[in-house]
Amino acid sequence: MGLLDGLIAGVVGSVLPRVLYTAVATLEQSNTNGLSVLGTLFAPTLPPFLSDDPAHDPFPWGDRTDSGTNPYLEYPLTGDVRRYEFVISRGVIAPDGYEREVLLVNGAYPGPLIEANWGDTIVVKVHNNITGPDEGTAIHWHGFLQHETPWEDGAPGISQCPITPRGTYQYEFVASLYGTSWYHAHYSAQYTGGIVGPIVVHGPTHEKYDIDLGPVMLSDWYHKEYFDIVEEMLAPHGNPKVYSDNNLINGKMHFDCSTLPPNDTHRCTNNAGLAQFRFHTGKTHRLRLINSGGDGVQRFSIDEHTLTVIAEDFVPVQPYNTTVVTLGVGQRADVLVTANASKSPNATFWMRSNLTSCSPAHQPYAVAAVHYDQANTSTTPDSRAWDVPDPENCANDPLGTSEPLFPIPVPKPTMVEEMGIELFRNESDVALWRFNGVSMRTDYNAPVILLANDGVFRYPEEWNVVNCRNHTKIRIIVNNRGGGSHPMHLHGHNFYVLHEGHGEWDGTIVRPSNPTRRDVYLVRANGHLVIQFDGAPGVWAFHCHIAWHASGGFLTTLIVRPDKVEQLEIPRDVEKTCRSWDLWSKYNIVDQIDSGT
Ligand SMILES: *[C@@H]1O[C@H](CO)[C@@H](O)[C@H](O)[C@H]1NC(C)=O
Ligand SMILES: *[C@@H]1O[C@H](CO)[C@@H](O)[C@H](O)[C@H]1NC(C)=O
Ligand SMILES: *[C@@H]1O[C@H](CO)[C@@H](O)[C@H](O)[C@H]1NC(C)=O
Ligand SMILES: *[C@@H]1O[C@H](CO)[C@@H](O)[C@H](O)[C@H]1NC(C)=O
Ligand SMILES: *[C@@H]1O[C@H](CO)[C@@H](O)[C@H](O)[C@H]1NC(C)=O
Ligand SMILES: *[C@@H]1O[C@H](CO)[C@@H](O)[C@H](O)[C@H]1NC(C)=O
Ligand SMILES: *[C@@H]1O[C@H](CO)[C@@H](O)[C@H](O)[C@H]1NC(C)=O
Ligand SMILES: *[C@@H]1O[C@H](CO)[C@@H](O)[C@H](O)[C@H]1NC(C)=O
Ligand SMILES: *[C@@H]1O[C@H](CO)[C@@H](O)[C@H](O)[C@H]1NC(C)=O
Ligand SMILES: [Cu+2]
Repeated sequence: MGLLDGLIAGVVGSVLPRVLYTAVATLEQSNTNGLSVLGTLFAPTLPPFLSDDPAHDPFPWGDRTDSGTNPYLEYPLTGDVRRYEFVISRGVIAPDGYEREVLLVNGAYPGPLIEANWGDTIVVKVHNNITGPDEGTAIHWHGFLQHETPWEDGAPGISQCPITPRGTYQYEFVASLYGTSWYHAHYSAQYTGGIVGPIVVHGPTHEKYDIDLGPVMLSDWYHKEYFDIVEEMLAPHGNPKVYSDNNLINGKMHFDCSTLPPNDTHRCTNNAGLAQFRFHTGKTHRLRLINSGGDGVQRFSIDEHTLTVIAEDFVPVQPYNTTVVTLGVGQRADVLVTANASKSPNATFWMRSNLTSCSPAHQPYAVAAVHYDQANTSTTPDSRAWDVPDPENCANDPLGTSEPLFPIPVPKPTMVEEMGIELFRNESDVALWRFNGVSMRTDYNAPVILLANDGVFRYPEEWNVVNCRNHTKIRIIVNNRGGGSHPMHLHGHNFYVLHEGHGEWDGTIVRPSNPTRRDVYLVRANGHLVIQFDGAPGVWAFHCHIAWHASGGFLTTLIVRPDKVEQLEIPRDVEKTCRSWDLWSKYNIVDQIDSGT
């Protein structure tokens, strides 16, 4: 096939010229993704669980099953410790052929895979090597409950002080849920600069599959450094809408360098290289989809193949068939795909992820190549795309499409909060978000959890803390009168999604006997989202997962069971991190240009 054979039809309704897609990469993996092997045919497939002999060893989780065990009440404690060491540094890579300064975990984008069995303890020693200019950091383990360890949640100013440049903090927590997730920096909008990576916790699955192909990270991508984007966005007269430049699958995609101004083409290479996957003809593959982007809602599909969804976030669901899966930032879906669209072992297909029309994006269409057993990997696919319109108002796929495998009815709430979303301009004409009446700004030097642990429960208004007192059946109605959707993420919990829709909530609950449970859900444009959760003692961020919106103040912190938080035995290292940060910030300027989270 020639270089131009993979020409894709022009992007409908977009100002962008055509993008050329060829299967042959012009850049080495080290240039595009540093030390990551994700997105290459060398990426390892994953075992059903970690052991020396998974074919013969018993399940580490015993006879617990995905359909028969309530993981919030009963999870194994294997005693196995999975240790990782992360060095976070500045670097230069070109994921899509456009070279830029990034932040890397162990020199890789995406960062290394964290893998554990259900009930294992995960220990990650994080070294902050972000220097020149120096910057703090903190890493959040998305979707982990942290129920005995809320101080390991990684939200700066909420559950810890940032790790100082040249400093180290060791996180330690239990994998009490299983499935697919990710980690990312929670300091400013740092994670959009590259500090992200996948997490797989192996657990029971009653659905059969042959091959676990591992993480498939879907991410919008920006050609500017995160700091410059935030600075520009939060300048007087700034635009709160931030456009992404490209869309990546496992950190890879092409970019059409001819769309750049002439003075900016020198750092751009066409046909950088796409992510590739190997399918085995007739076999069933598990893909672990993760929207690890900064803003956009992804719609994932594989040409001519049906997807069977078996889990959403950390929640196994009754399997259902679909052609497209919609994922807001932070959401995950585990899907099974049988390689049965062609009988030829030489077949190749496009994998696609389209950002919805609501997502601000200059180039919303990501593709990767799926090769059957014997396909020549230089072949450019020539497959037929599914064509399924975006959900209306930038929402998730309809609530009710999926149903948790282990049913839990929603209890009666004892506390009901309504929280509104507002975009406004302050007196300096800076565009900011107000959530529950306040535009949040964190204090890196005074994490709420340490103050609460000391019995201090009065905070500056701009921290936007809500004390839920002794309530543990907490319902939150999020009202969105704006024209965009927001992926709402609650730390430390899977919440019940009671209702989501246009306008005001009418009081109805979708499937009260077993509502959808997730840790992120989209509130649509001009709509509402009603969630409820069984509150666990701790200090938990509840926020929009669009990095730019969180930077603009779209975050609240919930204190659950303050009496128990006072009794927490927080390790000395948490306080030590604060002492280091206090000292460091006394002699260095902390350029906190945003909410800080
Ligand atoms: C694969 O395709 C490329 C480009 O068409 C060609 O140069 C190469 O020889 C092919 N390899 C095999 C093993 O057929
Ligand atoms: C720390 O970061 C610098 C670049 O900023 C890099 O040269 C150095 O190798 C990094 N150190 C480690 C231990 O990764
Ligand atoms: C290219 O030129 C434009 C217009 O003069 C300028 O605004 C922009 O900053 C330049 N870009 C680079 C990368 O130098
Ligand atoms: C998905 O489709 C396959 C083939 O048509 C079918 O065997 C299977 O039962 C379907 N699964 C569900 C959950 O509907
Ligand atoms: C392939 O398998 C899927 C289930 O994974 C099923 O829905 C679909 O109908 C099958 N396609 C063909 C062509 O057999
Ligand atoms: C697959 O491609 C190889 C060459 O790469 C060729 O020898 C073989 O005949 C092809 N098989 C089919 C079924 O097309
Ligand atoms: C994704 O976008 C492409 C255009 O690049 C389009 O052909 C395809 O139908 C879209 N996918 C879905 C699922 O609508
Ligand atoms: C407006 O918000 C910006 C960003 O948080 C802040 O720096 C500035 O001081 C605010 N202006 C006023 C008048 O409060
Ligand atoms: C919470 O506190 C109130 C008043 O102090 C008390 O009446 C109520 O029983 C408590 N609820 C729980 C769940 O402890
Ligand atoms: Cu938002």
